[in-house]
Amino acid sequence: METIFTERHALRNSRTELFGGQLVEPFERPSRAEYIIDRVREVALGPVNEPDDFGMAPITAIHDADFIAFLQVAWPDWQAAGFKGEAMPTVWPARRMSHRIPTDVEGRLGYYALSGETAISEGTWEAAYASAQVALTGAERINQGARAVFSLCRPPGHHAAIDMYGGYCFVNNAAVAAQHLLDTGAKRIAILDVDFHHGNGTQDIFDARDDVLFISLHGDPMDAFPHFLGHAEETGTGAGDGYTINYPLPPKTDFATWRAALQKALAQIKDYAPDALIVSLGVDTFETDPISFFKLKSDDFTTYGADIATLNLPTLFVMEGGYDIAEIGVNAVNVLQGFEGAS
Ligand code: 7XA
Ligand code: ZN
Repeated sequence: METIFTERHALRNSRTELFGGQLVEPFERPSRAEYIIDRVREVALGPVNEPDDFGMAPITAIHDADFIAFLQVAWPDWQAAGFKGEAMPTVWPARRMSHRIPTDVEGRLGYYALSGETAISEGTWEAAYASAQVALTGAERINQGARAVFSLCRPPGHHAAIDMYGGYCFVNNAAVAAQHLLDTGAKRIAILDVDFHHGNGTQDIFDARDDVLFISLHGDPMDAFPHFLGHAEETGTGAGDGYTINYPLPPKTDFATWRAALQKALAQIKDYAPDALIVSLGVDTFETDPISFFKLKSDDFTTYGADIATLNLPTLFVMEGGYDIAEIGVNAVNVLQGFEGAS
């Protein structure tokens, strides 16, 4: 399996995350991608290639143009305002308040942020742009006939909504890739999100559409980030009704329970008969992930990679979360090897 990867991910190297009332070193850090690419090479998964540049148009095909313009100027504007730390929101357009977009950078941060842990810092936009190109290049390989491709995206994307960033995500890489496939001939795309966290951004983007089936297995939002989306009763709106499917799962969910939900998801994807499958691949379902509460073991990742392969669809794996960094390479690549072993 080919991997698409760029060292430009390391431009995203924020020093601070707001966690438990403290500013800590971010869980989402450059070494995550380094451990994964090292494992890809160690097991000789396949060639590793740089992304092509598809420009801004595929990004603004998914995201609000003003939101993307904001991401590009947020850091310079924050610095120009004279702040000493990294850019973090402290105020939001909460219930019964105005949703007019402020001029002041602190106001704009709150307007475009869905959560407060994720700092914007030097290089954040450049890395987010490069990450989207990694996903787009993977999608293009699928167009060219690849059975499966691994887009080693960093920063991740599935929390990024039409006009909101947060949860370590800025541009929704999986959504951008899905739209590219649709714009270049596909009629239907399925996105299977196996990250521990609900892919609220992907759901938001495709909520009212029937050309993308979005299915997510995740920690119940009553107990887990992003807390305000991902309930089972959210099934899509308008033409999209029935094309969003959520499997919220409780604390301590083990592989047997998780896999039962996966099997239902795979049957639903099969019924939808998409032209291609995109897997939002987060491995923060691992038993010792520091910010999650599922109990999957390393071998389970191999098993479910093989399960996904039974769909027999062109499949693009897009990297999302995973924070047990010492094991992230093994767990992510286990999914890919499980898939290949069963293909
Ligand atoms: O898939 N999403 C992630 O892995 C990031 C979740 C961010 C959680 C922050 C909670 N303090
Ligand atoms: Zn996650």
